[in-house]
Amino acid sequence: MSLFDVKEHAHKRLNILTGEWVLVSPHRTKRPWQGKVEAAATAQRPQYDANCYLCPGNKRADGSVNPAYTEPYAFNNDFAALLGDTPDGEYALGGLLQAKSQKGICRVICFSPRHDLTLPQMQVEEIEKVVALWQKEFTTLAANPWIKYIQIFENKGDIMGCSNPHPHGQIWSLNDVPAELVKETEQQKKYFEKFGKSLLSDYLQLELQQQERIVCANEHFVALVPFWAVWPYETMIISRRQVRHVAEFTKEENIGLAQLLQSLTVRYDNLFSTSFPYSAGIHQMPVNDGDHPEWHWHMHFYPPLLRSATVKKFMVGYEMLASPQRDITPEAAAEKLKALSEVHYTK
Ligand code: H2U
Ligand code: ZN
Repeated sequence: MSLFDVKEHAHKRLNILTGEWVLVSPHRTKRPWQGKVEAAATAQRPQYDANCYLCPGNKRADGSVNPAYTEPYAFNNDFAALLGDTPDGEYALGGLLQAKSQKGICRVICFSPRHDLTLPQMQVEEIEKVVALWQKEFTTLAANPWIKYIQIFENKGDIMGCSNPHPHGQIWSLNDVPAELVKETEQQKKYFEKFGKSLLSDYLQLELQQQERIVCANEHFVALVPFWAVWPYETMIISRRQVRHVAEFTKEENIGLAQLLQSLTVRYDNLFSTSFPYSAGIHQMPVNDGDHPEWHWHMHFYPPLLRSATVKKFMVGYEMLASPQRDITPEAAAEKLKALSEVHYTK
């Protein structure tokens, strides 16, 4: 029997943000694949599409009309999953059937007036305006004392359930703290109470020392494949400074975040020469709920692609029923992403 080696032998890794584990099977990467291969969509989109609900000046599905916006633009989601006038209340039966009313405000954010662009194809100055709009939206939503959490996210690509190729994201804010954030708050709080420092400051320091999972970095932010990544090319952006929410960033940090968002998403597109699909979002402190000195802002990218523009990872079988699992190691994924060009493949 040889000595245990995380590069070779099956093992589980701890996600320090959630307290959950992921199974890693590095020896399995040579497994043959005879599953579904889809055709990659490569069609070039026009700068303006008269049929797009999100283009400037167009009519939306509910009949309202978008202004002729020239910068990132936000509006109330016409088909919001959470509504502001839902009555407060709870339902409980025998302690076994439990329900709690959820009310909220949902926003849609058009990243650009240009129908044909995506974040990796936008200029840093344009992405910076998206960051500034996230800040403005966060502050406005947090001014409602009943809002407890503000989830900023983007679904990119139709295989991620994105309904429209026009570059856009969403914000769902509500009177409750959702499950992922309850776990992350709990884990960060435990660490902060024990060590008086943020969990992610110490984690980031360790990653910068090791240099095994860093993808790209600048003065203010680092993008890395987390040690516990589940998706093949999952990454996280972590702020070097411990900031609790997006509105706490300085102007320089906004520029840094815009730069890093660009270099990370360009690498993603270059990986399989395709507009790389993902679900990405910001994790930050709950609002109207005390100081949360433990919270450290970060952003998760969960992309489904595994080995080409069309072959994706499926979270099925053992993963649905027992535990998430991955084959290629986070270190191998980081090495690949790190080696890619920062110039978009279409240029
Ligand atoms: P997704 O592509 O991630 O689904 O985001 C698009 C959102 O835009 C979706 O939540 C909303 C949908 O409800 N939407 C409007 O609010 N108005 C429209 O006219 C079309 C889509
Ligand atoms: Zn459009």
